[in-house]
Amino acid sequence: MKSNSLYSLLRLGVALLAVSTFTVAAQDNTTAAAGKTITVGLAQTGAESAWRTANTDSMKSEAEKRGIVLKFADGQGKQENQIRAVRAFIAQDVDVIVIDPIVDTGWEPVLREAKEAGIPVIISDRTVQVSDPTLYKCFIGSDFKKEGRMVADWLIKKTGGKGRILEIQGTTGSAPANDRHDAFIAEISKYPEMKIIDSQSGDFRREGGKEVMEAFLKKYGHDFDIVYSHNDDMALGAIQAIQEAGLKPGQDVIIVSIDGIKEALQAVAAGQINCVVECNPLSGPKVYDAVAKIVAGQPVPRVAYNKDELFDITNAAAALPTRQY
Ligand code: GYE
Repeated sequence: MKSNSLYSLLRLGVALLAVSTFTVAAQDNTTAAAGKTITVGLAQTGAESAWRTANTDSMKSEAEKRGIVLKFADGQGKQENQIRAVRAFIAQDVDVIVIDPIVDTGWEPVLREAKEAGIPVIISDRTVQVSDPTLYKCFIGSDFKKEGRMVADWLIKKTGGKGRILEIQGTTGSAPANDRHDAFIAEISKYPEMKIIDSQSGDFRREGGKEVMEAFLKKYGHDFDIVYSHNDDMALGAIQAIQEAGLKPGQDVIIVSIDGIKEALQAVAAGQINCVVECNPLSGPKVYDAVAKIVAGQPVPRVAYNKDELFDITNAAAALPTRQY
């Protein structure tokens, strides 16, 4: 009898504990909705480029400005680290999780865990492929296909649709590498005298771009006309390799790139890069606007793209004084 009543008491205790945990969680959400402290977990890819540094800075400084608690996890270039970070954010019961996914596949299980825990997810910067669209709330970033098309169209205009192209790709399996490649190819394939003769990944890193370019120069000498780099850091690395090989970047070789970091616009103004299509990394304000809406139970657009510009010798110098990244 005695042990039976002890058992019931224990059961009651467990039940009470469960209820109070639930109440705390519910209160947390109401507090956030009432405009008090919101906690966001950000699973960042890493720190591979100047673009990424600007993106991280924007997310951190804007959180501070708005009084949002930001839990920041640097994935150090590995999806498994990002997945681990998302699981930690779920365990900490943050209000919203933001993921900048390094690659675009392999996210379904952890997104499902977040959904089951009732924590909304914003996909930021790079897109993901999922079979169930309810696994995340919205995507905020740039249209990488459009960027690839803009670069191709500029090149077609400049060359009349001719040229042997060496492509330096971003991180293998990432949405920007896939989309910037596919859309570019689709555009230039309308011109039979314009071809990608080789394509290698430089992992969006400056040293990666330099190494790939050195290998290209060894293999092709100067038997190519154009370098298409998926980001500015790799283009800047490639420029170094081209100069070391005794060629003049921007003159002997046409160089086109994507991102629009200040250093690249300086290179455009100096005639070393011929065209840069912008990819805006300053996503803090847009992402936290969406966070506030989601927490308040308001709808958000499923996809929100940045407006990205194109820079060449005609407008790069004028853009420099106000360039923020
Ligand atoms: O172009 C590159 C960065 O995902 C759009 O990642 C981003 C890309 C950007 O490392 O510089």
